[in-house]
Amino acid sequence: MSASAVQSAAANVCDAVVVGAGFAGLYQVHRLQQAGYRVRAFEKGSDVGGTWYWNRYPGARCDIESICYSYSFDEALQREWRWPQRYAEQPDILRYLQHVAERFDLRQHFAFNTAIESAHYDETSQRWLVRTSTGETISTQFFIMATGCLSKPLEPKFKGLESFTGEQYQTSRWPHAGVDFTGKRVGIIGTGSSSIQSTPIIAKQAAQLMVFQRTPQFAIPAWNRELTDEEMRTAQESYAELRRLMRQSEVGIDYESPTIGAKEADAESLQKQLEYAWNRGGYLMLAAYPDLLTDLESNKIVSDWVKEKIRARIKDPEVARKLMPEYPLGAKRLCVDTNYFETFNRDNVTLVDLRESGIDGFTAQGIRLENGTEYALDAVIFATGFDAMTGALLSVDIRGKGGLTLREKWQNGTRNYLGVSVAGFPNFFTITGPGSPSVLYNMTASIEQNVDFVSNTIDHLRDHHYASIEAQPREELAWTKYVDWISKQTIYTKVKSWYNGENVNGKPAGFMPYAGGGLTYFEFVRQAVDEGYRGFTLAS
Ligand code: NA7
Repeated sequence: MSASAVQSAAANVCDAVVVGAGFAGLYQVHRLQQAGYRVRAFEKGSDVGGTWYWNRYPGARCDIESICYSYSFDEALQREWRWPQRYAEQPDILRYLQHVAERFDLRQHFAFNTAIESAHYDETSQRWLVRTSTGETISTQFFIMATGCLSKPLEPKFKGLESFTGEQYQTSRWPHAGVDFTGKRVGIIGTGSSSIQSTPIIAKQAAQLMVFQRTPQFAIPAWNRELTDEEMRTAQESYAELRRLMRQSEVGIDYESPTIGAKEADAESLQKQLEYAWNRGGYLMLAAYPDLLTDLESNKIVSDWVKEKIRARIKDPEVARKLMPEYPLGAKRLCVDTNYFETFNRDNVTLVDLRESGIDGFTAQGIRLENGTEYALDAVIFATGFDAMTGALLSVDIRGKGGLTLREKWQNGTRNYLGVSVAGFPNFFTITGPGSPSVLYNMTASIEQNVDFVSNTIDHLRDHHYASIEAQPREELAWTKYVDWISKQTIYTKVKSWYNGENVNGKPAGFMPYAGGGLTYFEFVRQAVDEGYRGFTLAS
């Protein structure tokens, strides 16, 4: 064998394959590299960033305050990074992840522009054979999907789309060079977070903007602003305490809420507390009272109050009526906005309510509704969402013991143990998979917790000379039932949403994230580990 052939054969055998170069993949690679494992990592995009690499639409920013939306694993990193704004915008978060990749020398492990096509478990060698889009096959002991929860966009499927002669964009695949809509008639389909963030900015540029709304959404003002040097310095100096407080909350951010529910509060204290929560802004509105996500009566009190606030932002009462959400606050992912509702006061913005008449399809010139109304467009933007939580996992042909595919295993709904491990799929881990708090928790913090669990588990196997670990079917079933049961104690299951998989035709419905809160989840994981990996089978 030539020297280069030996080298490439060695590269094709490793301890761990990590898929994805977002927050999860970067930290996972860092942990494995630090512990001395041979790691290969793959990313479809041309560089690091994950969600923040792809979602470059105007106005894209995090909906958790920047100071909390960052890694906690390295004190020096925390102290040196300066967030310019209260809610960081996409370019700043991308810069942060690029900085992390450089600081910890992570790019060396990644092959970019490379997708993973399949991963098959070989029971004889107890190894995974992973095939890439570039034709490589890698043999690895551990296979880790760090592919994110909202990373597989839904492909726009509209009658006649191929005949449309205007420009087409998708918020989740935005051109890196940006888009200039000056003088154009633009249509945006969808009113989720991506649309709510981009609509106000595009409206200022385009000649006309038509917003095609199927479901009106709740959005709470972000009250975004520059962070002062003083605020940033205070945060940098007190990160240890801030992280401790974040870990005490069920959602991984630092907030205080009253001990009583909204329905128990008297009128005066209710008004005071809701104004306080509104002025705190954004996602923290849900922390106004502790029972908003579990008690429909309390939720209605707050939902109605928020609707009045929204109504006051819109001049035309008829437009306001159409923009009014009809589901409990927070049951669909709460959006955080800057001037979204005010944008509908502009003369160049039209709200098209698809509940009155749905989209029939596209013509060469634009969109035609079922009632025959036509909207001429120079460009259309699809802000139509993702195949959430499972989309990226199931787009890889993953096969465990006996050749069972993950798709077959999950054909009636997701099933795993603690959101990270699947029975019949040894040494396969998902970071923030279904069954973990993931999107109901501060994503960066839930990623760190999952990565720490996976990394510590791999160390445990190495130190105790085990070849593999996998969830036990009985524990997996119990966890899956528990995740389902706990979701039914909340308001999340009262509405169709991507949390439930109901935004994707043919996807088995079922609430995917663990809704019991971070504190209990972390305790479940800690207890399982402390009791010698209870619920897992460790094999030599
Ligand atoms: P979302 O929140 O899933 O929003 C997608 C939007 O697109 C939502 O308003 C959908 O309406 C709408 N949609 C989807 N398909 C259609 C069709 N065919 N016709 C009309 N309207 C449609 O995705 P985002 O990208 O905005 O946000 C995802 C997450 O990223 C967000 O929650 C934050 O966590 C960050 P629907 O509500 O299904 O009626």
